[in-house]
Formats: sequence, C-alpha cells, structure tokens
Amino acid sequence: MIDLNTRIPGAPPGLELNYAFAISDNGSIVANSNVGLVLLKPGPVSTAPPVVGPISANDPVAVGALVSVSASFTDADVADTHTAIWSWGDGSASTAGTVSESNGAGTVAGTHTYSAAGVYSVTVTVTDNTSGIPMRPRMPTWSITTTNSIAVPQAQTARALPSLTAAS
Ligand SMILES: [Ca+2]
Repeated sequence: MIDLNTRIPGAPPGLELNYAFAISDNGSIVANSNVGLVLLKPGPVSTAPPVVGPISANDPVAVGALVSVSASFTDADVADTHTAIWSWGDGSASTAGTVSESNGAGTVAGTHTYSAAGVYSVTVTVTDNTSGIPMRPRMPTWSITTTNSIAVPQAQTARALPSLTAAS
C-alpha cells in the first residue's frame, strides 16, 4: 500500500489524493483527490549522481612536502549538497574533503603529506545528499569515485658535472 501523497514532489499545497481509480501500463495513475480527478504521470526522477572530474595535484612533491589535490564535480540536482572523502593510498586514514559548491557545481580539495617516496593512488569519493531532501520519495544517495596517481620521487643526489673544456 503506497500513499500517493508521498510520491508527488512539489505538489500544490492543499492537494490531497484519496485513492487511485486506474493505472496504465506506462505508470500513469488516475486518482481521486479533494479537487476532483487528477492524472499522475511518472516523471524523470531527479536523483542524478554527481559527476567528478579528474583529480589534479601539484605533484611530483618531495617526501614530507604538502601535496594539494582537487577535483571539480557537477550534479544535475542543483539543490543537492555534497560531501567528499579523500583516500591517500599510503595506508593513512582517509580524510574529509573541503567542498565549495553552488547550484550543482563545485570543487573538492584536500591536502596530504607522504612520508616515503613512491607513486600513490589517491582517490576521492563525492556523495550527494539526495535522500535527505523533503518532499521527495526516499532514494539512495549516490557516490562517485575518481582516482589519480601522485608521484613522490626519491630525493636526487647532487652530482658535480664534469668540467668542460672550450674548444680552441
Ligand atoms: Ca544528485
């Protein structure tokens, strides 16, 4: 048993659906309401996942130096807000990203230091808050992950160049 009143995002105030008369193969429903018969048509459900662009980083970075990473994202649901988690690929704890966004587009950033040389796979997961919006049927949140490699090279040993003799 489904209360149709919970399935109409942005319903006009005061509209109360009482019962359904008929349902068609395409999902349309004829329902009785306090304002007479209404036809309910299934629309596109706005639960788009965030789309995350490539991760950019200021690598290569030296061991112990701060690496700054960022990625842009968009979400077709312009009212959604987002959280992000960075995973650094070196066994350290994941950290929350700094999210700045407006109207369905934004950037997530983070910083980290690596304590050993290597090439690390850094990952960011951006999650929207779809299920928290009132007046929508309850829906799952979406998480999208993107990955990049961060190079932390071995320190180079300075070597003296052989002296050059100018040709006469
Ligand atoms: Ca979304």
